[in-house]
Amino acid sequence: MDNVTATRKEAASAVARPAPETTGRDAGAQQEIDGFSLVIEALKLNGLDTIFGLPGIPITDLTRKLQAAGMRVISFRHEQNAGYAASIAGFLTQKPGVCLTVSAPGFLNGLTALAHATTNCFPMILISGSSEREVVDLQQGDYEEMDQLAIAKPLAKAAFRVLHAEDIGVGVARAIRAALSGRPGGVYLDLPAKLFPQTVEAEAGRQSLIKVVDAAPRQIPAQDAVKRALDLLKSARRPLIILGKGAAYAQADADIRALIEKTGIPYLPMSMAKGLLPDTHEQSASAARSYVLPEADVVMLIGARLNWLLSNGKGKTWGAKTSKGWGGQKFVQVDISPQEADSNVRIDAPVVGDIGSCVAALNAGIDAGWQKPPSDWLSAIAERKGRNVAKMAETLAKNPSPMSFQSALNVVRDIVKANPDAVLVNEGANALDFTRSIVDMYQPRKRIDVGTWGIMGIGMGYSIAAAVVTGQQVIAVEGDSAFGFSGMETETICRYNLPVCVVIMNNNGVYRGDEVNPTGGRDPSPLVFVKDARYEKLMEAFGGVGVHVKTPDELRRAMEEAIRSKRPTLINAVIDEGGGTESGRITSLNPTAKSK
Ligand code: ADP
Ligand code: TPW
Ligand code: MG
Repeated sequence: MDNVTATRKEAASAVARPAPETTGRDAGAQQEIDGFSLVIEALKLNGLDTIFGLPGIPITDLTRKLQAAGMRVISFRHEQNAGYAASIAGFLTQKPGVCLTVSAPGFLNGLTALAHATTNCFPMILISGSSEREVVDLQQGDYEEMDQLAIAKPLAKAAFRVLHAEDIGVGVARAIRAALSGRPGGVYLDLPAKLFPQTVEAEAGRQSLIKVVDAAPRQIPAQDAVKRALDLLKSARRPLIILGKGAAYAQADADIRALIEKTGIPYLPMSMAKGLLPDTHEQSASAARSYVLPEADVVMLIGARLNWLLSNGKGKTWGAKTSKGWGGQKFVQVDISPQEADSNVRIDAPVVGDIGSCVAALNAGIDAGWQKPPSDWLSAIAERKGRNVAKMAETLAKNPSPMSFQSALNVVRDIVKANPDAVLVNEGANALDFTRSIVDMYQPRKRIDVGTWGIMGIGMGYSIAAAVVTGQQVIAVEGDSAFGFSGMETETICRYNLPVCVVIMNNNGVYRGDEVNPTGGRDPSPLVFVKDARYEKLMEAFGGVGVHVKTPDELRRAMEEAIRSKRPTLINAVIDEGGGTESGRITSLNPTAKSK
């Protein structure tokens, strides 16, 4: 694009902007209201008060006016990070997170996050400005020309375009309902440039806005489905409950805890369900995961899919003799999606409904006569747990130099224990896997990470959103590679002065930092980075605090100070470059060449 044309276009849109008094609340019946104001009022009317985005044609004025209207507008350095921020804001708040981008390239930058939201079942709305329909559809070469609606459709739960100002209310309402109802997901809302300066008569315009009533209606499970599930659980000798991030999203924390405690059934939290009950809960089977999955005879999934993260419910993880075989378990699956059951293995008792209603119905069916699971099952788990925890404690107590993942994360573990309100963001491979298993969580929705795709790049976007929507301290434990995907947002963290403490587990590379170019040539291995990179200077560049640490004591002091001061802080923790394994704990998914 050429900058002069771009500037002219912005000037033109500024001219078309109606005088402020015509958009004000007190405007008389003769007054007009424009598309900008209708979009803003439609969002406000529905309680959407925070926008994550990046300005430019045709949404520059929209970002200004959103702020002028009292909304929080968090402006990012790259749309993908704004998108991830919106997606996790949706997860944390049960309101669709809104991401606002410019046309074609900005839209595409945001699209990864929209697809991520859909994949992870997070409610999000990506609003993108778009170019002139008539020109786009004839492919005549408009500024940032692209048929965005068509491209978004397969990646979104739903996609809508609004062409007329009087339809903005309906467009926003449909986007909200689509994002929140049933299984949540990402929704695309296409707002062409021409829509914004369009005006309609003010009173009629405001009348056209819709305040969505009951956007995520309760879905009560059928009584016979609940009974079937309870009967199956009662018949179990070795029952297990698996909590997924759908259970965390549902905000039915007290009922879920009651179900676990009333039944006495051991449970495993998936990564983002950690903390729904404190990880130190005696019924947690996390430390005996590889024992309980193959041994359980009845497994109840609550808001967790039997996807790759659970080895698709089959194979050796589940005690089968072959890699695709069935382990013999019977499954109960509690999920809002009626299509989820049987996706991988037979589900003997699907319970379809929202988790709050389903868990309440299950609880209602558990009477005083409920038998706790057989004690040999519970004691076998307790014994494994005890052994594994003792083994882990031994590793954590070691103090090697350079630091190991474990000796560094032992510090993070203590800091999170002392600050259970803090939100922990986590990405990387080894940096992810070690953190997940070492750092206990104590409260629901405090751990947010790479999710269903194992995606790198969510780090700073998630950190910013978590700080903005929860107001709590954020601790982001980042692989050095993972951090690089969103590192420039350290500026955003400093600009908004957010209480984010980034800890980089710096092992000089992807998985490890000790690989070499097998040819002996000058290019480094594709898996390594500049040795001893000083990432902390990035935070210093924008006025935040940077600390370079080589020992657990230094790390502890730096984290304590970050949390005390609440200042944007980046701690560059030097980790043994040979301490990781390829792909972390999912090495088995990595195809490798027969001859190296
Ligand atoms: P994890 O990765 O933690 O195993 P998944 O993302 O695989 O979790 O599964 C989340 C599941 O939760 C999805 O199948 C989704 O349909 C379901 N879900 C999300 N929100 C709700 C809700 N409010 N009630 C019931 N099920 C829900
Ligand atoms: C969007 C592939 C998985 S994990 C990882 C990559 C590049 C980085 C691992 O190195 P890091 O962690 O972060 O330094 P550590 O502790 O093991 O050294 N692109 C995307 N997503 C994924 N998952 C990848 C690439 C990958
Ligand atoms: Mg690394």
